Amino acid sequence: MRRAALTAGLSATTAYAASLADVCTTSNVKAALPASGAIQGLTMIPSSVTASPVYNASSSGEVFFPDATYDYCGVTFNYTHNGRDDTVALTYWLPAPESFENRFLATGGMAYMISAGSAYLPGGVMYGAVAGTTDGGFGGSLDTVFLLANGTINYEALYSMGYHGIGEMTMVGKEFTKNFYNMTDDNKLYTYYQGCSEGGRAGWSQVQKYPQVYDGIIPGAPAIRYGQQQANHLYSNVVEQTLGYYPPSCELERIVNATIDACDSLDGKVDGVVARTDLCMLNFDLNSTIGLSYSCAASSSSGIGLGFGKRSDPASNGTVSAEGVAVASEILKGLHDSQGRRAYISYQPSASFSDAATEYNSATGEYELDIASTGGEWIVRFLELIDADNLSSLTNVTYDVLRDWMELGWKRYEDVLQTTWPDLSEFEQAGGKILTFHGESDPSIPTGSSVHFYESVRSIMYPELGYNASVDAMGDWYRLYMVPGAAHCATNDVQANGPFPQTNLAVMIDWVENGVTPTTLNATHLAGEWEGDNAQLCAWPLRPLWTENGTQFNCVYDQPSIDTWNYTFDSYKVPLY
Ligand SMILES: *[C@@H]1O[C@H](CO)[C@@H](O)[C@H](O)[C@H]1NC(C)=O
Ligand SMILES: *[C@@H]1O[C@H](CO)[C@@H](O)[C@H](O)[C@H]1NC(C)=O
Ligand SMILES: *[C@@H]1O[C@H](CO)[C@@H](O)[C@H](O)[C@H]1NC(C)=O
Ligand SMILES: *[C@@H]1O[C@H](CO)[C@@H](O)[C@H](O)[C@H]1NC(C)=O
Ligand SMILES: *[C@@H]1O[C@H](CO)[C@@H](O)[C@H](O)[C@H]1NC(C)=O
Ligand SMILES: *[C@@H]1O[C@H](CO)[C@@H](O)[C@H](O)[C@H]1NC(C)=O
Ligand SMILES: *[C@@H]1O[C@H](CO)[C@@H](O)[C@H](O)[C@H]1NC(C)=O
Ligand SMILES: *[C@@H]1O[C@H](CO)[C@@H](O)[C@H](O)[C@H]1NC(C)=O
Ligand SMILES: *[C@@H]1O[C@H](CO)[C@@H](O)[C@H](O)[C@H]1NC(C)=O
Ligand SMILES: *[C@@H]1O[C@H](CO)[C@@H](O)[C@H](O)[C@H]1NC(C)=O
Ligand SMILES: *[C@@H]1O[C@H](CO)[C@@H](O)[C@H](O)[C@H]1NC(C)=O
Ligand SMILES: *[C@@H]1O[C@H](CO)[C@@H](O)[C@H](O)[C@H]1NC(C)=O
Ligand SMILES: [Ca+2]
Repeated sequence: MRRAALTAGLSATTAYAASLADVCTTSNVKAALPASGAIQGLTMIPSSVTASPVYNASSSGEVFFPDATYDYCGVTFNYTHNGRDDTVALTYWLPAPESFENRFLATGGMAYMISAGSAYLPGGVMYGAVAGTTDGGFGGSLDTVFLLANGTINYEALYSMGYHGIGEMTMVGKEFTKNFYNMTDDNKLYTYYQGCSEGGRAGWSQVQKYPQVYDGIIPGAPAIRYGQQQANHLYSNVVEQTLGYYPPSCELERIVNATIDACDSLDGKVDGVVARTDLCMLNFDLNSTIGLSYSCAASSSSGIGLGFGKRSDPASNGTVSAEGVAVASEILKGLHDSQGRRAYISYQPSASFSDAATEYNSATGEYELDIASTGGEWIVRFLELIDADNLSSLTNVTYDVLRDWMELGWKRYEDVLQTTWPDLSEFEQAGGKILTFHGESDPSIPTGSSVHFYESVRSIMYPELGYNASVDAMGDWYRLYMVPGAAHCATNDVQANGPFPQTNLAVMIDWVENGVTPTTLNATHLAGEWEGDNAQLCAWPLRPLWTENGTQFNCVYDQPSIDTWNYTFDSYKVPLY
């Protein structure tokens, strides 16, 4: 019925008699490119256009969108920045004319990449949206092009990655879409963004830098507060070095398993999922794991999704040591400087200790330091400006050095990668919506990072309102959901019964286009005992709690739990948003 209504609305200008084959041609795409001057500073390159129709394409087993079959027109073309002899390569997938629903979806990348290639484009096409991605003008992978030489930053690539690459892809894409489908000025083109990790950070960059361009943004587990976030990958290694103990992977894995076992029931449902890591933090004593026996088979890949066994570990067994627990406890505390002041946040109990992975030395039979590569590359390349992808040692790297690295990255990249501008008034006033989510057992970007940004925005934007009133006001346009048991932008093999929010774009469309506020977030069990079943996720600051022996689901307000997510970054003199 909705389809018919939409078509009727458009029929004043188009009957959409055209088929995919009719419109998916190079000449038609060339004719639809944004005109000269339509997007300030950019000129399209018509000679670069490619267009090809694809039929009966399908996706299955994805976490960010459901299974679907669809046709699309695959288009690529390039543009250049006026006054700079560069080339930026764009890719758009356009739904068949009869399936187009006046929507555009921008997508982002991961790690140091601005794009996930075409991986996320189906998530738009299946909802009648033109979906786009960009190489940012630097080939897509920032780290490899970041230095033009030792000491010389490639600022164009940096700023493209930071925000303008995706911003331009969206502005060009919107103009192109309107032309391609012959939309009139009366037809609204609903514009969305979806991405996770770096793609989540990029989503926040669009909220902050392009507040008028989007109707809805879905930043998943965002890598914001970049200066802290990237250096934080080294914190676990610095803990090991400081305490002088390098735990075998198997020992840390045992501690994680014991944590899950002990904290599972605190949420009221015994399902192997720790939906309340805050109650775990308040009630579980890691020291109780000392003496538990562990045993792991030899592995070149552990195969259980914990991020361990990347290198070949021999079979190992033993008992959890006081030293191992001390390392785990210190990691979970988060970085504090030598005066005990907080400098950053850590992962929640039940998250795997991926950053802490050690390397087995077969010559000595000992486990040794294995510098977490994302963190190491950040220090060498982005802080020391040396063209290498690894840090060779952590000699003399103390908690204070790590804190100083965090502050240096924050200051140097404050306006481009930090991505924590907390006044989102312009976006809110333009009617934009934000649906953000974060795995509660994320081992790569601390879950508390998303909570802290929510709190920064709340306190900056609603200083005159009390807590509950400001949460209510914010809920009209910005909502945060934690995903029980989930890992980093992914489900979690060791908490396989947890749900995952797979239909976020559908939920966002309903919110933006139909005014349906997602009181709870729609999710699905993608594996485990209840595979295929629906689940709902609570909106922060409400927390999940099952009653009636795990049969009744509630979202409750629990002050002591909420307080565990409240951080005071007193190691810095400037507020850390
Ligand atoms: C478009 O840009 C990409 C990336 O720079 C380049 O590889 C390609 O050759 C360009 N296409 C044309 C036709 O210029
Ligand atoms: C797509 O699949 C449908 C149903 O299986 C089939 O009828 C149709 O011919 C296919 N189209 C193309 C272009 O392959
Ligand atoms: C960049 O600096 C590193 C560290 O000083 C040095 O090893 C490397 O040779 C330098 N590279 C070039 C191309 O000068
Ligand atoms: C847009 O209009 C042009 C010119 O009338 C036509 O050739 C084309 O098929 C139309 N496109 C769509 C998607 O209907
Ligand atoms: C941890 O639990 C997983 C199953 O969830 C199991 O495969 C693995 O062997 C356990 N590891 C240890 C060290 O107990
Ligand atoms: C755990 O054990 C360590 C070392 O004995 C001790 O310092 C720490 O206070 C204990 N933690 C708790 C919560 O008892
Ligand atoms: C524990 O490891 C030792 C050698 O390191 C081995 O002899 C023993 O069989 C292992 N025990 C178990 C239960 O795996
Ligand atoms: C470290 O970086 C250098 C420079 O890029 C490279 O030659 C070397 O292979 C890297 N080492 C490792 C262990 O990746
Ligand atoms: C580490 O610090 C010690 C003491 O200040 C100094 O002697 C040594 O040279 C430093 N090592 C490195 C690799 O910087
Ligand atoms: C909610 O998720 C269920 C599967 O769990 C799905 O069938 C339904 O379409 C989703 N609702 C929305 C609004 O996407
Ligand atoms: C609670 O639920 C579990 C799992 O469904 C079941 O095994 C157990 O018997 C129930 N306990 C009570 C008291 O009903
Ligand atoms: C967080 O803690 C600080 C310091 O204890 C307190 O002033 C503030 O009110 C707390 N914030 C919230 C939202 O509870
Ligand atoms: Ca549970």
